[in-house]
Amino acid sequence: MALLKHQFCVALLLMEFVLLLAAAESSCPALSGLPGTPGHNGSPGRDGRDGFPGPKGEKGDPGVGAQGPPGKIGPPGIAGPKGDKGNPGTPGTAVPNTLPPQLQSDVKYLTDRLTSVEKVLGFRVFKKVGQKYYVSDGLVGNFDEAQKYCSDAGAKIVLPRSEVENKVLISMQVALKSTSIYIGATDKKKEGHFVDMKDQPLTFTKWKDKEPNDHNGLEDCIVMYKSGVWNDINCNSEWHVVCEL
Ligand code: MFB
Ligand code: CA
Ligand code: CA
Repeated sequence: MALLKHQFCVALLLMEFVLLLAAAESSCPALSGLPGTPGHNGSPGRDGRDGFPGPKGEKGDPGVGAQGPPGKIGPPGIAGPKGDKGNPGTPGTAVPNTLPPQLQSDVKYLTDRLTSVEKVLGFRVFKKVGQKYYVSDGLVGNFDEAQKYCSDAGAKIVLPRSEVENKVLISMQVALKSTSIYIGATDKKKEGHFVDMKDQPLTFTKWKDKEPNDHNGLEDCIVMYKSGVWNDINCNSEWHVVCEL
C-alpha cells in the first residue's frame, strides 16, 4: 500500500510539472530554442521596378562611317550683272574660193547664223520668231537708251512685221513681267508718218483705238502694251527694251 501511495505521489508531481511547464510556456515569453539547421534558399524574387535614368553619358567619338553621297544640286543662282562688252572676235576664216560658189554661200550663211545664235545666248530672255530672235535682259530706258543698247549688242530695237511676230512679242512681255515695250519706229522726221530705223514705211501696225494721236504734240515713239496694241508716246518716257537679231 505504501508503494501505491508513492507511485500516486510521483504521478501527481509529474502532472504538476507538466502543468507548471505549460503555464510557464503560455505566460512567459517563449524561450528560444536552439537554432535550427538553415533552410534552403527561397525562389528568386520578382524583378524590381526600373531605376531612375542615370546621368547623361559623355559625348561619343565622331563617327567613322564613310562620307555620305554628295547632296542634291542647289537651285541655279540669280543671274549676275551683265559683263563688259567682249573684245572683237577673231576674223572668220576666209572661205577658200576654191569651193563651188553655192557651197561658199552656204558656209557664209551658216557662219552668220552661228554668230547670231552665240549673241542670243548672251541674253536672259530670248524667243525665236522665224529667222529672227527677240532678245532682252529686262533693261528699262528711254528710246535713245533702247536704240544704243540694241546697237551695242549688234542688234536693233524690235519691230514686229506681222500678227505672228506681234504675238511672240506679247509673250516676251509675260517673261519680262513688263507692261510696255518700245517698238523700233518713229514719226520724228515727219509727223504722222511712222518709219522703221532705216526710214522705211511700216508694212504692219497694230494701233490702239484712236491712236496714234501725238498727245500734246509730244509723241513720236511707239510702245506695245501687254494686250499687243500699239500707242504713240513721248520718246523720253522709259519702257522695257527688247532687241531683234
Ligand atoms: C492718251 C495716249 C497718250 C498717253 C495718255 C496718258 O490716250 O494717247 O499716249 O498715254 O493717254 C488718251
Ligand atoms: Ca508724233
Ligand atoms: Ca498716243
